[in-house]
Amino acid sequence: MTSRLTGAAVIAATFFVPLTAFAHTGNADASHGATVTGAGRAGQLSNVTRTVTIGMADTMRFTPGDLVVERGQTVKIIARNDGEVLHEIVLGTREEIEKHRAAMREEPGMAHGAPYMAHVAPGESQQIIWQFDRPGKFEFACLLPGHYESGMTGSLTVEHPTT
Ligand SMILES: [Cu+2]
Repeated sequence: MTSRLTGAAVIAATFFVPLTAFAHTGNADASHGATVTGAGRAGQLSNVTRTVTIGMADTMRFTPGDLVVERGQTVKIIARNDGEVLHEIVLGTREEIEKHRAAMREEPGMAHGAPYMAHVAPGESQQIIWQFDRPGKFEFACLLPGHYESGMTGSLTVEHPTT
């Protein structure tokens, strides 16, 4: 199976199963709409001190593939889809990413309105405004079926401020 075919299947699943999102009442739901996660919290536009653009490609790679930020920093992440299939970006701890991945497998059409994630159509950009309020190693990932498995993941390091 080529990645392109996988992408087409993903688009079909996403566009033709949207009603299931409204019937989504599992445990995963509580964390799914959260504005606070293990990787920080939803940020305010007025607090943004840094803007980073992350490209998303059909080669199943993010560019850059790693991001280092300072603790306390509010970052505007512009996720730009340079490909021809849908991609998403989800921020979280390793464990949160795994959980989300399992949920996506069960329900590819699940809602994606939480502030730590964005679905990005081909040729478009979406932004995430996030405050990294705890140090550690986190991830960003595209959890559309087959994408993460093909390497569509990046590392996110939150460091203590150097000053
Ligand atoms: Cu993707």
